[in-house]
Amino acid sequence: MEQMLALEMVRVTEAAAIASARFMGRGEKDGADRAAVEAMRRAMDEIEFAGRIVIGEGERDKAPMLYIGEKVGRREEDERRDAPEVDIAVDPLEGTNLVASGQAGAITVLAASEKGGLVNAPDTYLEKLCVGPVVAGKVDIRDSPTDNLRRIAEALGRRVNDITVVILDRPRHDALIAEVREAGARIKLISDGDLSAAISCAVSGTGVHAVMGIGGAPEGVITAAALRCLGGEIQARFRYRSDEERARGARMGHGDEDRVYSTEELASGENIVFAATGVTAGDLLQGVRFFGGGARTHSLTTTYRTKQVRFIDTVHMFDRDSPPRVRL
Ligand code: VTB
Repeated sequence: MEQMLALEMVRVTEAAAIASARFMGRGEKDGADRAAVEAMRRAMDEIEFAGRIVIGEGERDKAPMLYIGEKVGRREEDERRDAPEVDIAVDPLEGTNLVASGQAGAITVLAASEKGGLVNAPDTYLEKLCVGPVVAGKVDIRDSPTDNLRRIAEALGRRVNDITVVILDRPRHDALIAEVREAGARIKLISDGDLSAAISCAVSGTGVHAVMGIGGAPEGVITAAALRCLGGEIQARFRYRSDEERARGARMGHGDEDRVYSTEELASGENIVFAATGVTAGDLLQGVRFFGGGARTHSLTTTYRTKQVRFIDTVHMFDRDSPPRVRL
């Protein structure tokens, strides 16, 4: 089931990537996002499964599509066939600003699991520490960044100044950035996109060894799904900016800001499927390339149970009457 779903899910992230990549550099972040959402919704409805959005564009009254609780998939047929229920977490376009300004690192992302396998997270902040498989189990978010950097370096058989940490470029990270600099590690400050950076930690050759700092909680759950499949690790703590957020988090069972969530707690499913497609070129994935009559996309898909990671390079032909020449 997961293997089939993994390939179907790539078609969903590919469709969203092609649709949103048309918006590259146009300065319309909402348009880019809407294009990704609509393409994702359409592509999911072509798949025979009974999906339910658990992490999406927001609450029903705030998002016209891919809102939390929305059903996706070809349901009528599914009901007849008794198809398994699948929980879906989407980030239709991670890096709307990146696409709007034509910068690197935007991706379309989707994670799926059997019912209940992905934590319901409020749309608040999460403090994250993400590392790849070699370092998994050797860090602790409760310890200082300096200590963790030392352990990351040791696990990778390097010196701290050979480690690159990705941090979102935000004033809230001033102290973190200062400490990482003091410890001697290299930093890649990003304007957006800590999910893509976290996946990169688990893929050797991307030049990214850790992600530290505070970003979106829903994206943190999707990060956990990806890292669970790839053997990496995320440790996380909810971070609330107001009593309203804290109350909302508490209602979902996340009232304790000291609690450290593990990868397995955020994404506990046994049948996790993850897929991502590059929109603009980045460390992990190439962006969408358009040419006369078609486009080429670059994706990653992985499943927890089958222990497979596929990089998929797809040529999409838009018109069968005048198809592009497929190039190696
Ligand atoms: C964004 C985005 C990240 O967190 O920064 C967001 O770029 C929250 O941070 O990829 P701000 O409110 O400071 O923008 C992410 O969405 C994901 O964690």
